[in-house]
Amino acid sequence: MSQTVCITGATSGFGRATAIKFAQAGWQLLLIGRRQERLAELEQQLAASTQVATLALDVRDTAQCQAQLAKLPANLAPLKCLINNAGLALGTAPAQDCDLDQWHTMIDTNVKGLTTITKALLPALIETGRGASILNLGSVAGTYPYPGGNVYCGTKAFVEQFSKAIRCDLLGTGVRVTNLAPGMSESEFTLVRTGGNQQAYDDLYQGVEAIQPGDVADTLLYLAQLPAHLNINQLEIMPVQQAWSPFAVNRD
Ligand code: NDP
Ligand code: 8X3
Repeated sequence: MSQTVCITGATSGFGRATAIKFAQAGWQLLLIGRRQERLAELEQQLAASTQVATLALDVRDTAQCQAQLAKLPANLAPLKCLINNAGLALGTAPAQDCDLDQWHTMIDTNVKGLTTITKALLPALIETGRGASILNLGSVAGTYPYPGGNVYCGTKAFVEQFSKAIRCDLLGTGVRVTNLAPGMSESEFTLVRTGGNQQAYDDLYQGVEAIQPGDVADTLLYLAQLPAHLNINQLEIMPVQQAWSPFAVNRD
């Protein structure tokens, strides 16, 4: 199969599992993340089974992303799928107590970085046309607000609406766009969010069979390999053990 998937945030969690899953399904890989040593280790692991190229890039660095993605690595097949997965949450404090730098980092990564990568790779996806896909990692946080979610929720709401809006623009090109919105999932995400607090991580997942990175990878492969005439606009997944709560009410 001569087709390439570009996965941002391939050094951990969903992105790493997705790289392995797509390689097993015969896709060629363009893997992006900041941690060079993890990219090299993954490339070494997968290179025996498929063509792999890696780019150690910070998606917040617009100039670097544009320069590195202006021309795709010559050893790779045409780009058929972009998975905009790189992202993070920082902090769980109420808005009034939050660190503004952390807010800006989330916006620069989850919003600005995602749009930079999308814009850089759109020409290649449009050239592939029918059957190509952009799969964006939104979140249930983009639809359902929660205390301490503030800017993270806002960035994922952006991802949802951006996904739908660019579908309008891409009508007629054959390029599909999906917002994939997982709920509680087990990955380094929670360690990043809490500044490496292992106790917070253990407490969050205690007694819950959370979504695993492999579950998200399976879903992304399904989306990427849908018949070319179908577009799943929005797909929300939760663990069976997660659901909604009633509205909070402050009483006098
Ligand atoms: P992880 O923390 O395990 O992985 C995040 C990935 O994003 C890493 O590979 C990291 O790589 C990359 N990344 C972060 N910042 C940058 C940056 N500036 N430039 C390039 N790469 C970056 O988290 P998950 O796998 O769980 O999360 C993946 C996506 O899924 C995120 O967008 C997250 O918001 C979303 N999501 C997660 C859920 C969860 O509960 N885990 C649920 C719903 C959505 P590196 O540090 O090497 O750059
Ligand atoms: C991650 C899921 O509920 O922690 O996007 O925000 S949640």
